[in-house]
Amino acid sequence: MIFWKKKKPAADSSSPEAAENASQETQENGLSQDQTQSPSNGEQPSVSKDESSTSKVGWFRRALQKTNDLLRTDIRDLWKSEGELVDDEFLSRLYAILIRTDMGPSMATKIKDSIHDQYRARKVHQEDVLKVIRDRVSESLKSKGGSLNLPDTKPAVILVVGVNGSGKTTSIAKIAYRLTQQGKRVLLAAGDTFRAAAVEQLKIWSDRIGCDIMLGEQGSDPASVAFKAMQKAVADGYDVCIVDTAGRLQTQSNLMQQLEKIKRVLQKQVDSAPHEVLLVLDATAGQNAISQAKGFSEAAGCTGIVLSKLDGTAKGGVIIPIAEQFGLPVKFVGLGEKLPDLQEFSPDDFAAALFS
Ligand SMILES: Nc1nc2c(ncn2[C@@H]2O[C@H](COP(=O)(O)OP(=O)(O)OP(=O)(O)O)[C@@H](O)[C@H]2O)c(=O)[nH]1
Ligand SMILES: [Mg+2]
Repeated sequence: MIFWKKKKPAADSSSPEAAENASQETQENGLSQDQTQSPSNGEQPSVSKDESSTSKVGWFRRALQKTNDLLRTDIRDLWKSEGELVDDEFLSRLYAILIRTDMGPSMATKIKDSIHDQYRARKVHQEDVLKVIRDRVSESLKSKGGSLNLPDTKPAVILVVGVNGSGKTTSIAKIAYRLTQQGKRVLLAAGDTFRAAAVEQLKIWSDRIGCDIMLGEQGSDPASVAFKAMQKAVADGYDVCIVDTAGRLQTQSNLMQQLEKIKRVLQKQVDSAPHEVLLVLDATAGQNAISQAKGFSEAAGCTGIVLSKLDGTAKGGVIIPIAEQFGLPVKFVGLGEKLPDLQEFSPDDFAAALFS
């Protein structure tokens, strides 16, 4: 077991590309462009760090660009002239467009019915329809958002779980970055000792953020990494400890039991831990994969959702059935591969951005 003390972000030499790009530091937060970028690949993410300071709606709008483009083109095509008659054909074409965003039949039906009730046999303008969609979506998502629920006492403990490749490690890095920016001392626990290079991936992130990390040997017991991390977090007064875990399926009972063990170990140090069990879902996974994760969420006792990769899909409406099916607050959405590409989920801003 190795404890890794933070390095100054600018002195990051943990990866050749980081060293190469160290000179590109920005004034804003001391992180170079490379340091805010994913260590897992070199692709340019679609939401840049420079955009992080702009408004939340603007941010969501960029992240949802693919969904928005699809919707705007399709919805515009419904109008042959300025006002269009609301008849059965109009309503069924509108319904089909809404379904293509993955918002699910229940939401699409609610919207269709509202348009029917308000405008049946009358001419309707595009803006009126967009307004109904926006209002229905924000109404249905109201109270489905939520910020991290962390105690005042130290350390607050966040356990992050999900299926393979859903975006757990990247989301942890983004959350740690966000908390660090708020002045919190964060300790990461590299609890994915299963996948080769998983520990290294989190270590690179910790170097870039400038936070500390408890490393585990590949193949070692993840619960022991969690235990050591918690010991350190308690002894050294860290504000937050975030525990990474290997990807798993609900059907892998040995791995689900392992999660239970990690939780027990966390509780040995702090009775009330973990304070958040965040389930990371990949927005590009499609509704089926996501509804399969519902069983996972229940088995793992999740307290909130992080919806990652929303920037990578034209089906951004998927957040609606997720918020409905899981009965859990959506705490964050991931909108890119870099550290600032995470936002607290805001139903109104989301609805405004999706149907603008
Ligand atoms: N575009 C985009 N890519 C993302 C986002 N979040 C994660 N990724 C990418 O998704 C891939 C998988 O992310 P990881 O964080 O390694 O996923 P994981 O769940 O930890 O994966 P395992 O540990 O293998 O189970 C990486 O290439 C990330 O850069 C996001 O919000 N947007
Ligand atoms: Mg991972």
